[in-house]
Amino acid sequence: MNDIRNILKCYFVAGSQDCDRPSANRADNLLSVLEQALQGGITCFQFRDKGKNSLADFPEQQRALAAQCRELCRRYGVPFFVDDDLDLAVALNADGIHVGQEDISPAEIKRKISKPMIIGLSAHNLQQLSQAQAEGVADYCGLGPVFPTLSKEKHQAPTGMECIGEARKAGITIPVVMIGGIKQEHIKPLIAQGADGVAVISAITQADDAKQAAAALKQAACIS
Ligand code: TZP
Ligand code: MG
Repeated sequence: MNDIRNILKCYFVAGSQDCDRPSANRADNLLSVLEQALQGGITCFQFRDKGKNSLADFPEQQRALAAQCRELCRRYGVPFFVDDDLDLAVALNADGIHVGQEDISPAEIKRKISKPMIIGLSAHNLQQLSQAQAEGVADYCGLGPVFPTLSKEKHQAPTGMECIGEARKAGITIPVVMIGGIKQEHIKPLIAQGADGVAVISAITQADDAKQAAAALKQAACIS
């Protein structure tokens, strides 16, 4: 289970902005959805609290929420990742950090950390995958968005479903998790082409039953 390819199978990403169900507040909603997703069997969680309706303007609340998510993941024995924020990742003793092409680089992260941390890097095309592989610092790449998505502001052009197959044929061997507009029916073909797993926001946060949605995604990712 500690193998990175297993960790990537059913990767849940979320922040308070993604949890707008009409109940107490977004932070409590995130905790509730996360616990259901953990019960459904997600294989890792990334705290990504950013943009409109997030707690970005309330750093103390954001940190407290991240710490609660971290604790919840620990209780279920599921790896906890932080998006972008290395200080937060270190403070919470996160299992991993995920960064974009414009963020702190994997090499810089490696220089700054004193304990091992899984490093994920977003890639949007074959060239960025090749570069990440050649550098040999990132432990995995997140490739996408596969489809247009409402969950990320100003996202890159969609890669489409075939991108991962083409990358594997071109000699990309780095672990890859696909992201962006992914629903259950996309999982089998993505994994058949060489994806190690799928990362989702709305397929879980917008589901009527987050536990059941997570369980169905996990099952599709594991039997493919
Ligand atoms: N990075 C690329 S697409 C995306 C991120 C964070 C959002 C994915 O969300 P959804 O709802 O699963 O399309
Ligand atoms: Mg980023």
